[in-house]
Amino acid sequence: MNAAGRLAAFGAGLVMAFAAAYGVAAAVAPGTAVTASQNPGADGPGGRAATTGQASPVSLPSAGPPGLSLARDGYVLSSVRAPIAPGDRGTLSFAIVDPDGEPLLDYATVHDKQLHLIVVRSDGQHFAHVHPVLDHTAGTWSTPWTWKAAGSYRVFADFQPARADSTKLTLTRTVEVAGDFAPSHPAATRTMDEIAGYTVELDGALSAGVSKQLTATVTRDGDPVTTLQPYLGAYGHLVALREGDLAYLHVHPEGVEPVAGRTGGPAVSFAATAPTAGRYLLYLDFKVDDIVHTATFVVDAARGNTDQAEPEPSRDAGHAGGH
Ligand SMILES: [Cu+2]
Repeated sequence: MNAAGRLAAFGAGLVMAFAAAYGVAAAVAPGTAVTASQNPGADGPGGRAATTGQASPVSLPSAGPPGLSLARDGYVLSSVRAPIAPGDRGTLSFAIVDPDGEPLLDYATVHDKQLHLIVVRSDGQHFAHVHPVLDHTAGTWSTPWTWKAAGSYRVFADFQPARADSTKLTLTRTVEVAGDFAPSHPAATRTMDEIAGYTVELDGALSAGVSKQLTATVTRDGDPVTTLQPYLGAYGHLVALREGDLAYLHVHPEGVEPVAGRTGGPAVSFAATAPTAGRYLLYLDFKVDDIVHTATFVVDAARGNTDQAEPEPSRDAGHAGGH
């Protein structure tokens, strides 16, 4: 396949991968920025690809993975109001501004909610996933808020306008929180986490441009936990962010949507497609006894689009006592 064909094929793969959030923009401008940065010379002769790479890498603001811009498809995430310093109790609020410049008031319900708000510090720490309330008069979303630590945070608003031609959008802003900032060390891969007495183990892999299944298994004192409660239309909710720029992956739960009141577990599966090779920060929310816990993982995505080999699962998470 020649370089142009390969680019087109890769673009098509991305459209598949990001159909929900990326479909319309990619169909209009097939993968402009992503294909340029995604086609390093190692992939083959680089004549046309190199020319593409010299062009302005981002010709449209709507190109690229979700979660990297405060605007897309004409929708804008307004500035975010929040407490200034850690420990200050207050409110976090913002608006989604529609293409006409008015606050967006009509949303589709996705994963049980009209808007999902993800907040995480730039080093991947202090993840929060909350559901603000929309004030239909003021047009603002708000939620009670207290920062736990200083630093530079990314706020992601994940929503879908109710208009029939709209797709899912993930808009993002940076919010600085005053005070001494002690960044964590760069994340090392890990596929096991312990939270509130629960052990959560992640199996599976991530691969660039290829949908992969990830399965989280929850145990307590070595026993499988089968009392997971439905949370956001599944027995768990997974957010994945690319280390380095915190690009946002839409991860879809697999399996039948749980019936309210029924419990599940110990395994919860998801299908995820990484936009590129590299390291990803994963946050799994699961609910037991009416409390939502968050397990965190760090996974490296392989170059799946050119190399179909299955990546080795990470081994440095200390599985000495594994099953
Ligand atoms: Cu949510």
